[in-house]
Amino acid sequence: MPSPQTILHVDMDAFFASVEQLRDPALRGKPVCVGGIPGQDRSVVASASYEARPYGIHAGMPVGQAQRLCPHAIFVRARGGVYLEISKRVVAILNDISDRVEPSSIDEAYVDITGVLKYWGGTEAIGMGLKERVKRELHLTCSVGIAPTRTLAKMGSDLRKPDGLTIITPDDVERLIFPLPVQKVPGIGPSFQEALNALGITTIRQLAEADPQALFKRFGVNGPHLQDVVRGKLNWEVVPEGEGPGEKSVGNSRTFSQDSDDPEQLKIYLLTIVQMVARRLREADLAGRTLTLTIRYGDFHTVTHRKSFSLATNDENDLFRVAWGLFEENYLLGSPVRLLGVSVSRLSARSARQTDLFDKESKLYPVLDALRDKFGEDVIRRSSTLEVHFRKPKDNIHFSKPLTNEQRRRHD
Ligand code: DCP
Ligand code: CA
Repeated sequence: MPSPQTILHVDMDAFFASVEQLRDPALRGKPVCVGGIPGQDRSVVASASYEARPYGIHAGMPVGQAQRLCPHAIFVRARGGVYLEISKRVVAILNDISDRVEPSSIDEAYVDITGVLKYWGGTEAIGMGLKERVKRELHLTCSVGIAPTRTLAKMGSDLRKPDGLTIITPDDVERLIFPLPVQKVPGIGPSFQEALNALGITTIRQLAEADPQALFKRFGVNGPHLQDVVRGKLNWEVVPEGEGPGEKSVGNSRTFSQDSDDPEQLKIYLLTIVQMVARRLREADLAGRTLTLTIRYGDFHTVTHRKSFSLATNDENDLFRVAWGLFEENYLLGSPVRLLGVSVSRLSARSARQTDLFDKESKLYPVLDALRDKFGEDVIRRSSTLEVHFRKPKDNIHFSKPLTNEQRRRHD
């Protein structure tokens, strides 16, 4: 039984819109949409002020629709550099509270406060203290959730937005979390929700109390796994960015020539990126314990998600399983993706998966590396990987760098 943890999740309220209202008093108290300039390149709203929300406007909505819903809304251009600076200041405040801080997007972060609870006088003091500092120093509000797991903390921060603080103890889970609809669980997107609804599961209580066998039958291990998540029985580590000074990581990313919202195609992209990273790890004789996935959407909204391995690995199947798992949990279905990136950190000198005579996979890698050298990363893929990971392999793979004729010929 792992020892109990206390995780804090912080999410800035209407982040870009609040920053703009702060900078320009004329915008205060008004419906403001950031990022979507009508008639300009960005076609969706990145952030809507709370005054715009009663009209039904929200982040990700096409600008035209937002204009129709609220004709007097004010549209302002996004200023990424300004938000990034403020984001760094929020992270600096969090680092004062605990050294276990993991930013997960420009305006969200997880903080493991297990070890500093006593020092700061408990959950409420930490939550209130954080909100006060953000208000005093940055003149912005945020919403905070504190709970035994990351998922519950994130759900907590969403419960009383804006300017909320929600503390969820194990005893509160049934009262606060169970009545919510399943789509409130981070990672349950529209298609997963639909599949759960088809089984008659619409609330988190129904999910938590469903027959694990039935869930297993429909979703494999992810079914019972999800039950543990919503019950607060399953957590994963908060992984601080960089894990201390001087940390190195090995990573790769790809910007696609055309944004894609096709999960099967994105899967192929992701596999190729993982293969490149695994290969670089092998070449440097390194293995890593943490994988970070970056998803940049077509509107430049960028999120990162991390997961740790119990043992360091450079095995591309291990890495891909985790990378794809993170993608599936977090991808906003239907949103065009512009870039995918994978990096592996907390590096050590050798793989924990020892190479031995019986490990035929590890013997295969040098062979594959040589083939990829010759024919390019995009074309060589083990058939076993394809069988395992792709039900319908696509044969039209496009990257920003076009395939050479030689590659195309071999690919056909
Ligand atoms: N963002 C973006 N494009 C999107 C969604 C978000 O550029 N499609 C940016 C702008 C947001 C910031 O990321 O301000 C944070 O996203 P949130 O979903 O947390 O939205 P807000 O902070 O604006 O609102 P909330 O108060 O609901 O958290
Ligand atoms: Ca936010």
